[in-house]
Amino acid sequence: MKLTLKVSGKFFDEENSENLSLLRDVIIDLVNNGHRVAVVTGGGGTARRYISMGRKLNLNESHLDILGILVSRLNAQLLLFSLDNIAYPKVPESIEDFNERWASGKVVITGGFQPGQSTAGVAALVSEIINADYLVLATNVNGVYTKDPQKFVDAKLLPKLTVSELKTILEGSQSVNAGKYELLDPLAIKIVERSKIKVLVINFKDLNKLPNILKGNEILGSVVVPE
Ligand code: U5P
Repeated sequence: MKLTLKVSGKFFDEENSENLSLLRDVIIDLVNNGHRVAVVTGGGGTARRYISMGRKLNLNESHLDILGILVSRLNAQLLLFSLDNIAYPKVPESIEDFNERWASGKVVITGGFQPGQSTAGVAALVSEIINADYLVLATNVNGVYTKDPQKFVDAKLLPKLTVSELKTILEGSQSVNAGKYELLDPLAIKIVERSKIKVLVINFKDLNKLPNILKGNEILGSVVVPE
């Protein structure tokens, strides 16, 4: 299978960074199982810290986004170094760059591309260009809930939902300001819709179960299906 693995930047924050060896092992495991893998890393707390410092200096949204992009690329670089020659040795800076590097047959690890979107947008663009079987969003919750599980105790996990259902859930919480994009930003939703990309949302802690989930041996997280 062809997979895009979008890893929340939170896992590059110091308090979570022990998870990075799990991420490296999962990528190696997926490659050994014959899958082709593209990885997109978010900016996490470090990106938000820089964006917040920039805001205090009255930088515009574009400049703030560029700060976020640079941090997401730094995270990509860290993961890339940990994968030795399994990964293409340079982080792409655009979808064209990505496409060229994908042709090498290696795992390609990327951060952000351009202002106005989040790395979820990048992950959707990458999934579209490689004709991914799945876009896997590894995050800090167990899947898509009816409402924010960190704020509401009665939030329910949805094992399967459509893109329109996801849109309804995300409505109202969508922001297009630097550092504040939600699970999928508006660009990501548009791309997922137009190319009917299947999205799997799982907890980062369950990433080691991904090979089993893909084989259909285990059901975890939420699958967002095209309509
Ligand atoms: N960002 C962009 N364009 C991209 C990727 C990321 O502008 O292609 C910026 C956004 O400000 C985003 C931040 O909030 O970098 C960190 O990425 P993320 O962790 O929110 O995905």
